[in-house]
Order: sequence, then structure tokens, then C-alpha cells
Amino acid sequence: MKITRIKTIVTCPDRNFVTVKVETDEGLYGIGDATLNGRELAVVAYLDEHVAPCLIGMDAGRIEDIWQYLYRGCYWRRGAVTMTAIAAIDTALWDIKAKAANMPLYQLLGGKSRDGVMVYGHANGVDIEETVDEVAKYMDLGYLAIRAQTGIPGLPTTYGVSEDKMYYEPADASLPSTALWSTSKYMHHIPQLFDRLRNTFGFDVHLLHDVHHRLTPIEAGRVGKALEPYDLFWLEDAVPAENQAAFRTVRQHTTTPLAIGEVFNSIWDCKELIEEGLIDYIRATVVHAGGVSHLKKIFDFAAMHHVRSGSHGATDLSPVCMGAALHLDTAIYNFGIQEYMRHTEKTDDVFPHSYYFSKGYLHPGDVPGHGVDIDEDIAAKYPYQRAFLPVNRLADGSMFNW
Ligand code: GCO
Ligand code: MG
Repeated sequence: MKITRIKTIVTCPDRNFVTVKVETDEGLYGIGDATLNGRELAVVAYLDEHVAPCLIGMDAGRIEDIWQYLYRGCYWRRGAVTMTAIAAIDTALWDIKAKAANMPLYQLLGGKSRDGVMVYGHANGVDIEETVDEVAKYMDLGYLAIRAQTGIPGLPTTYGVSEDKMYYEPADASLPSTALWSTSKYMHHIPQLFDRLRNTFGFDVHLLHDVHHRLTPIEAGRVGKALEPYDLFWLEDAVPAENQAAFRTVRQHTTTPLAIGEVFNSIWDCKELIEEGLIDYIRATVVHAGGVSHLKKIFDFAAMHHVRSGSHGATDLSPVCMGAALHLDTAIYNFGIQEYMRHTEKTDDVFPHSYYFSKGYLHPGDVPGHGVDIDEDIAAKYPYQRAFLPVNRLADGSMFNW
């Protein structure tokens, strides 16, 4: 089966998504997510100019060989743009292979290891009271695991707190808006949130929290220790991890489970973290970590070191990424949890999908392939709109991590 055409489709049904469609001479096609939040058109140019022309005429069934061709063959390895482009092609080729086999993708990845994929939703409020109400809403919806974020007194806006509670959208402006950050205000406030949540809801619900790369290792150790009585499922992205060894300090000071990985592109971003047992959950995902092929390798490596999966699933990862991720989540042995932020109705119209939520679990469905398609006519109604994540500054005006 030969690759005859590779199309990149950009659409903005409430937010931007980039989708790759790989067509073959046998009429089968596959799709892959290529969305890199705030850098969407860089990936489009990479795919259109530097990937698509090279793959025309190649055998669509040679997934591993095409992956290595794009990774090793281009000389410039890794990086978010490259690995997102590779991920999109890889996901589309797995979609084609599973369709050709007339099987849902999880069958080709080893078959089902579980009956459903436990997900966590996002509860957030401007203050602790509002976050408590939001957690209650998620429990009523049947969620078994809930991430809780709250506004911090003295900071006008805070990461993770959104106006629209149903559909969280982190890229909020056509140029980056500026937020104010204070580590001391945050560190003082966050244990109060979890104290209140556990007193209200007890210990049966899983609670998670995202620090969004805002602390130093020793600060993260202190926050982790302060949160130990509240038994978090995980503390996410406590410290930026360009320097993986920094996590040794965090680990020495707290037993709160640690998760990281949404900005990682390859095994080389997390090899020491996994090998040295410095984390509990690896949160890399299909679209930004080289597709189904490479993420499966990361997860299998993690399994050897008692590290479980926890894939990123924010709204800026398209339903195509979610579909593919759910097949991997279903098949691997060491699955932990999957993030699930609902997409808007417009987005769901553009991307018809077989996955569905029931009682705290997502299910990939049983249609051949990864079960997600794109309606190109509806997609064409929503042209690209430039959008950025905010940036963060400290009170003295200096730049900080977003
Ligand atoms: C999460 C993430 C997101 C990211 C966003 C960036 O845990 O879901 O931290 O909120 O900020 O996906 O594009
Ligand atoms: Mg996060």
C-alpha cells in the first residue's frame, strides 16, 4: 500500500488544531494530530515542506522504518516541532494499518489490558470555595479522579483557573497576555485547598494538582511534604526538568507521587527520571512525543522501573490525539491515568469519534483504526486564528516560567 498524498488541515473550531491526513493508493487513509499550541504553523511548514514530499510513494505499512527515516534521516533530531510532525505521520500510519487489519488499534498494540481508561477532570475556582463546588460537580458527573486548582489571593490570575468551567482554554489571546506570579503566596495557599477538599470529600476520590513548572527543587520538596497528609494521586510538573537530576532533591524530601512529561518529546527527556525512579508517572503524550510508536517505547521502558503512564490530554491536544492515546492506554500494562478535558461541541463536530465517557472511564470504542475522523467540510468553516499562552512575570517585572 503506497502513500499517494499527505495533507495538513488547519482548523479553529474554538481553538486551533493541525491534522495530517495520509492517503494511499488503496483508498484507505489515516489521520494524526499535529497540534503544537501557539506554534501550529511551524509544524504545518515542517510537514508540508520537509516531510510530505519525501514520503510520497513509500509503503504505508513500514511504520517503524518511516519513523526512523524522519528521525535519523533528517540529521536534526528531537525538538517539539520535529517530534510533533513525526507523531502526526506515525499516528496516521497506525490508523491506516489498523483499518487495513479491520481492527481497533489497541488490538495491534497487544490487545486490551483493561476494560476502561480512568481519567481525571479539571476542577478550578477563583477561590477555595468555588474549587470545592467544582470538585463536587465532577464527582456528580461520575469522575473518580479530579485535578484541583484555585486562584491565589493577591494574584489577579492563576494558571489553571478558567472562566469557562466546562471547556478550559489556556491560549487566551492573539498576543501573549501577562500574568503575575508569587511563589511564596502560592506555597502558603495550596495546602489550605487540599485540607479543605479532604475535610469535605474524604479520601475516596483521587485528587491531583498541577504546579505547572513553577518551583525550585527544594520548594517542590516542601510543597510535596506539606501535601502528604492529603494523599494526592500526584503532584504534576513541580519543577522544570531540563535538568533531570534536579528531581533527586524533590524525591529526597517528599513521598507525594510525582508526575511530569507534557513538554517532553522523547525518551531522552525522561531517561534519568525513569531509570533513577525519580518520578511515579510519565505524562508524555502521543502528539508531542513521537506518536504511538515512540510513546509505546517510553511506556515500556517506564514499566521496567515501576513508573506508570499519565498522558497529557488538555484541550489543545485534538480528539485525534485523544483517540490514539486511549488505544495505547488500553493496551499497556503500566497504565496510570489519562487527563481528559472535554472539547467544545464545535471541536467534536469537526472530529467525529468513537471514544466515549462512562462512569469515570473513557473507552476507545471498537471501530477499525484509532476511531477518530475529520470532517473536512466542517473544518473549512473555521480558519486559523493566532493564539498564545500567557507569560508570567514576578512583582519586580522579571520573566518567570509559564
Ligand atoms: C495540563 C497542562 C495544560 C498546558 C497546555 C499547554 O496539565 O493539562 O498543563 O494546561 O498548559 O496544554 O499547551
Ligand atoms: Mg500540566
